[in-house]
Amino acid sequence: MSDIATKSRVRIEPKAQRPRLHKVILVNDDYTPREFVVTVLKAEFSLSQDQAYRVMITAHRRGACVVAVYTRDIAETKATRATDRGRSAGYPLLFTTEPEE
Ligand code: TYC
Repeated sequence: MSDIATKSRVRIEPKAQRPRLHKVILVNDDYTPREFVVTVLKAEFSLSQDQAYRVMITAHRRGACVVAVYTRDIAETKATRATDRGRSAGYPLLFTTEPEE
């Protein structure tokens, strides 16, 4: 056995933090037609007809429904674009965002 001291050269890297994800939430209202909500969900969030209908009807029944989760910038951009589509058509359709725990 040699007496040469060996030194560990393994560098301890700080763990890269995964970016916190943000939920996009669809909020119910009494005026936006169901079919319009489904159309917006399909166009902005790439949901299938079936997925979009389920999200819409859940928001309709419970007051709100999580549509999807993204990094903060993408969640905010999608929520704004989807809300703007409703506004352009004269509806109070609202999408909000909130960080995941
Ligand atoms: N409540 C609306 C209606 O009865 C439909 C609707 C569903 C609107 C979900 C918004 O986020 C919403 N026409």
